[in-house]
Amino acid sequence: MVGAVERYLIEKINYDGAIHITLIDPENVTPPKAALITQKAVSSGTSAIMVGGSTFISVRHLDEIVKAIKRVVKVPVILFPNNVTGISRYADAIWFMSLINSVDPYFLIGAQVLGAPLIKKYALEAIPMGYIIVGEGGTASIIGKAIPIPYDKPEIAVAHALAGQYLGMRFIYLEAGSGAREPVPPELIRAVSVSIEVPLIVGGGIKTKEQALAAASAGAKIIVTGNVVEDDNVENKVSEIVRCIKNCKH
Ligand code: 1GP
Repeated sequence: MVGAVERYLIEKINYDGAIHITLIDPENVTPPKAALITQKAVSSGTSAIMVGGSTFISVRHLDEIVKAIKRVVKVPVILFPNNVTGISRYADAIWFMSLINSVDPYFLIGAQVLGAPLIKKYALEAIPMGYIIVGEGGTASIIGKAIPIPYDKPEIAVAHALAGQYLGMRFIYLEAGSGAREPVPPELIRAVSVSIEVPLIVGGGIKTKEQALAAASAGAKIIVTGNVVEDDNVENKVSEIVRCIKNCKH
């Protein structure tokens, strides 16, 4: 079942061409700082807030972060969990994700089985998403026991993305790893985006409007940035990225 948050994302993508989502890593911020960043990001045109990180473990802190964000912005807050501890009852939705190139069944289906009853209990909207780690992969790759797909193997990334789509995942995410030195190259994004029919999310290492535009021009429908919004210059960064990717034709 497609819920309200997913409908909102799709409508926004259809209207704007490509959208920006701000990622808050609960490990790096206090609740007031999370509120401040998200307020600035939303007023600069970000479409939703994702909350999650690779190594986070305290649900209590996560709850406080989500509540602080919900108090100040109206856009959806979507959980981006690395484990069952990434679930907060205060969010609007959760990326119900499987790390398709993990070699550990826990990250393919184990954590999902453990988390599903909680998601039901909290009435969180679950949005099925296939998560694929590429390039250097960073911490997410180590924690998720992934075999990151090299940037020069687009056909392997396409195979993973198609497998996700055929399993019913309604979004595919190409993740370069938070703070990646090189974001996902446009050629790789294009190879995947032209092969699948579900929206493609791209994140990891995107720091400039040029990189965001290159990703959107190659077919990314959602651009996620994390590190860049932890700077003091959130408004400028987010608004230049949003302006660049909006109505981007590819
Ligand atoms: C989300 O990991 C990314 O996909 C975020 O990466 O922190 O490098 O923007 P950055």
